[in-house]
Amino acid sequence: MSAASYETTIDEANIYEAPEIVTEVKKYVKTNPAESTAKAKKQLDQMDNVTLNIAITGESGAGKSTFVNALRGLADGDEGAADTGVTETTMKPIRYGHPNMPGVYIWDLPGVGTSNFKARNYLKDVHFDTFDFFIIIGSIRFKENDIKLAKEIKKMKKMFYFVRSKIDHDIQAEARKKNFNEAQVLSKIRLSCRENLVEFGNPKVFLISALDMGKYDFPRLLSCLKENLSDYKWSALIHSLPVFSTGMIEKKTEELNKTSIAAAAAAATTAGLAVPGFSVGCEIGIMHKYLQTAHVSFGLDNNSIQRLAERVNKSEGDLKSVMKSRFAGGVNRAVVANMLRTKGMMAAKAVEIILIGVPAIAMGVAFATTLQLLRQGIREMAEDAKAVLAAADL
Ligand SMILES: Nc1nc2c(ncn2[C@@H]2O[C@H](COP(=O)(O)OP(=O)(O)O)[C@@H](O)[C@H]2O)c(=O)[nH]1
Ligand SMILES: [Mg+2]
Repeated sequence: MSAASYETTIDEANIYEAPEIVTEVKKYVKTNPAESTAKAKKQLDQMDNVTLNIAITGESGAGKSTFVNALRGLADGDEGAADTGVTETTMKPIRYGHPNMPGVYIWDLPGVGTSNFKARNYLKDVHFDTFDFFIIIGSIRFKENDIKLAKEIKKMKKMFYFVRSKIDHDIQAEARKKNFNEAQVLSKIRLSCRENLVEFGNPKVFLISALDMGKYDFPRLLSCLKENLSDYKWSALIHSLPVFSTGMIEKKTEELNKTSIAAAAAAATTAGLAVPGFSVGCEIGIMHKYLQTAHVSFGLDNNSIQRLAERVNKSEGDLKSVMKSRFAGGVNRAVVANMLRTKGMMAAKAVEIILIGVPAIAMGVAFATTLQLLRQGIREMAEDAKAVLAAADL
């Protein structure tokens, strides 16, 4: 049987509910499975080893440290959080590791000085080459030094983004006035930033509140970063960020669905039979690791729940009690092995019977099954993440 007739069979069998899975299986069976597995394993390896260094800079008091903490899902005063509201005494950048992603670092750079500021020296002192991109934070308005700095970063051919901070503050102040209109306030601030940065033409400025990252322009900033970062770096960034909003859950889901294709290809094997009665196999270890990454990305692991509970002033138990999926108690081998005994596997069995005796097809079945199960896992976790978000009143 050729690959072409296999495709027809899959269509006729109509076994997988998601058309994307059929599309991916069709693509997969056209490849050399052994090569695909090797390539996918290498890809997962590269994802594990990616590094991303984000520099946060701007005037003292602009909100750098608060923003660093927000990116790490920490509140003021949490253990390991950057000190906020303090005058900087050191000229050294401080590197903060990310609790969820070992390769992601956020750097709280010293405030750009007030007098006689030399942007080039500043960048040299902070080892600008380390950074993938800069975020220049300004509150009220961007100062002359912010602009000098941006120009110098541009010369060095690095990316930078202007962030106007403390938007919640502006909104709150304006909300007391008659005829308050939030959209109008935001567009007024946007206009004023644009005038402030007229030397850059029409730069993108993102209006942000570090106290409410699900709101205002943070989602737009993420979309912009997605365009500008490599796939691996983007993946590391999106998984590192806390779940601020349902939009964030969607972005994480999208990314996980994408990488599940590599994980399924890496896990597909004809050896190491996982389940009695099947000639397909999946490397449970790879599925396990993948689902664990997803679990942490969705903020459902114990550490993330603990941080969230502290941040929103709720009990860990209250946040955990709304998780209803099979992963509510954590992702362990037993839970993953159990997935292989469920409905998804019945579908695999049916495909396998249809395709019996076709060389290389066993790998196709293993791939299809694994992909289906990983996506199922992601769907279930996304539901839990939404429930937790609601329980946290975010
Ligand atoms: N309302 C509000 N206050 C903020 C925000 N970001 C920072 N702040 C406050 O602004 C002050 C200075 O912030 P900090 O992060 O220490 O600034 P840094 O000197 O640039 O690191 C602190 O009192 C923060 O609590 C924000 O988004 N909204
Ligand atoms: Mg600071």
